[in-house]
Amino acid sequence: MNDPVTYDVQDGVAVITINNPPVNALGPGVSEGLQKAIQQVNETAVIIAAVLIGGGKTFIAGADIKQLTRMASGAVGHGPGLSPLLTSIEDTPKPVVCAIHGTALGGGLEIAMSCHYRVAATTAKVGQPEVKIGIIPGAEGTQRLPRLVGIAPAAIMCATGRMVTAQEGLKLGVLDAITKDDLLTEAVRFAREKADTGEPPRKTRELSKKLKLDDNARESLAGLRQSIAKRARDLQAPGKAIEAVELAATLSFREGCRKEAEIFDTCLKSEEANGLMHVFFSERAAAKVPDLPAEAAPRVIQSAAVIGAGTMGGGITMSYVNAGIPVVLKEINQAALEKGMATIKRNYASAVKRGKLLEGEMEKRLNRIKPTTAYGDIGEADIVVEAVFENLDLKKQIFGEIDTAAKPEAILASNTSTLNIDQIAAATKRPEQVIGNHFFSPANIMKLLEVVRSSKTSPEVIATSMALAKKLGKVGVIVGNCFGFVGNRMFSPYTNEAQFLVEEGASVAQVDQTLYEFGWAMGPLAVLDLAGNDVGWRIHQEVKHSIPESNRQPLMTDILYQEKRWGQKTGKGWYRYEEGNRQGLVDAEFEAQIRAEADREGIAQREISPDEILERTIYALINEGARILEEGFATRSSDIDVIYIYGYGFPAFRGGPMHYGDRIGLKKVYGRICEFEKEQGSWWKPAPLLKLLAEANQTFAEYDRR
Ligand code: 3H9
Repeated sequence: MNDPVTYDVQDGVAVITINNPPVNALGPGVSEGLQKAIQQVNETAVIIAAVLIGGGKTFIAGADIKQLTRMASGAVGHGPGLSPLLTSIEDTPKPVVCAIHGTALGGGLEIAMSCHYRVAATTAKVGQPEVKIGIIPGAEGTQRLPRLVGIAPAAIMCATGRMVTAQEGLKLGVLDAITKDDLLTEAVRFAREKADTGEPPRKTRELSKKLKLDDNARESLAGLRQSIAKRARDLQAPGKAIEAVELAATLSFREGCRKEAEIFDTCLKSEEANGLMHVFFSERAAAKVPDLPAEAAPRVIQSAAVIGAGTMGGGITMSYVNAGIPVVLKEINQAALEKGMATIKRNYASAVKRGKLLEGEMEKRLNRIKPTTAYGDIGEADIVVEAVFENLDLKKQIFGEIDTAAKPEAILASNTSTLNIDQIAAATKRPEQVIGNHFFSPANIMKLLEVVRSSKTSPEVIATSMALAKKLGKVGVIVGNCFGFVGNRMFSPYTNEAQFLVEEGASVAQVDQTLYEFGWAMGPLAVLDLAGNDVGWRIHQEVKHSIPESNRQPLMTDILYQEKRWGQKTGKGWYRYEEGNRQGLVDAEFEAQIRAEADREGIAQREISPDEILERTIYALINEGARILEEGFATRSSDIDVIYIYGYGFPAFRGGPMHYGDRIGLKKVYGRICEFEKEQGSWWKPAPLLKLLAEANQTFAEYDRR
């Protein structure tokens, strides 16, 4: 194994290089190697200064998150942490310059701040992203950063986790110089210059000028707290990060670091850190498709065509042009095309108005769209994405037409959310080039892309879709071709239970509120109103023949459809809506109708507890997830977690439904499901895999590692 830290000399300056691929995380051996190198700098008289630099594509991406998870579980102890190393670097009497390229994140930036000066490449970025994994900076970052940039900017960086560019970093004061030239040469030159002054090097921990907490800073912090309460309502780490940074204004450096360590420790042991670290690794695992042969290289996609300019087609078009890929947008007639384009323009204009997009950028993106009503215009596209109405016969017909119009090597993707990709592919002469690319609404915003492989999809086409997902800024997850794939197949038992609970006596608002408080972005019944109860009804028509007689079906499906209670779009559904307002209001009339229907069916009414609401809905998800996993339609339980977090708004801090099941304990989940089967009926039959794991006292995570 190569040394994770190497020591060279250039022009009288020690060059200490960290080599711990892929991202130079502070894994085993790195801080020990750095400590040794700093000692060598101190002990070698001819060395006048030192430069710390990362080997490979980046500086240090932070502490090794795998190690942090082991620390959180108690599997390994904390040890002394990075503090002794940081003090050694800072106390070096010779100037130590940190040379940053790629990213300096978390513990990486904390090491950089213990150096006396920082020089960065103009393309570099720095940040304290710890809140994104549920913790706060734990190596004195909350105390050194405010000394360099001021209390409010430091609090913003630590509480949002946002990376700042080299240019911003220079302005803020976290960087001392940026360069377009060779970074190491510049850093060595900078270090020599500092050594030549003969002045003692600047210690960050001794700076105090920027630590004043004046009225402006207080106002910024109040604004920050407010925005966090809105955007991250269930998370504790962002608030804790602000608290730690604020302490820098009142406590000594050492005392501040001691408090930071206490807060770090509390955060590290939280459900939030456990869930978010699981999401971090799950997202990266999802990018790997285990059975793809190494030679299946992704193709380069330079142009696309989207068939259908409705809500989904418009959002997909925006995703592509946002990523710089031009799109031919095809509709059946001019009126539909103009309507679709008007929506896209309205969406961009609203982003410009909210300051999220520059006007010139909006123009560039719009110019990448070529609207058309002619199939002849799609002939050059490298990929054609179909986004028409969810109807198998229609999709088959359209795929026949696309097959004729598209160039032979083009990939044909369907945005179907439920239908059989094999049957769609059979309508073409190139089934190996057909794949499902299931976007989630609004497609330009939601991060999930379910990549649905059929029995014939070629490895190269799968690899291309996975790479494309990344290019579009999405998380691609490979899934198999079953009805509803992974996400919608699980969503059905989940929303069914929500409806059954209402039929048994819970109110619509009670069910939604309980799940909202659990952390979901929206309750299930509000989601049904958003998606459209007409859409739900149509999907139900496609599947109802295959549902066993003994399975309970929601009572209100037909009524919602027949009474045009289609949700937000018709102003009424599970809730009622006032003109121009998406907030659902309690509809007493509809609730009475539900009670009457339940009475007619002989369903006894009773008090329903929040615990029962949670167990019945979430365990229904877990049970179906286990079945999908066992049947091989999902590769890993962690893929299911990624799908639910990025596609359905499951609370990320709980790690996803399957990880949540692991935390609760599969024995308990299985036990409750067995009780539900007895009390409720056969649709609660436990998935065999769940039974197996519960009885073996194992977790889904262990099953993933099998
Ligand atoms: C911290 O520093 C706490 C301190 O305050 C206090 C400590 C006492 N650890 O994302 P990619 C792996 S907390 C372990 O695909 P990119 C990743 O799993 C940390 N592994 O690449 C993947 O492995 P694999 C604060 C890590 O180019 C591979 O590297 N830092 C870590 O798209 C490539 O990753 C962060 O939160 C890590 N820290 O993006 C930064 N980082 O190939 C987290 C990456 O086996 N990292 N890996 O799947 C990132 O944001 C991105 O990885 C980065 C590169 C921007 C660096």
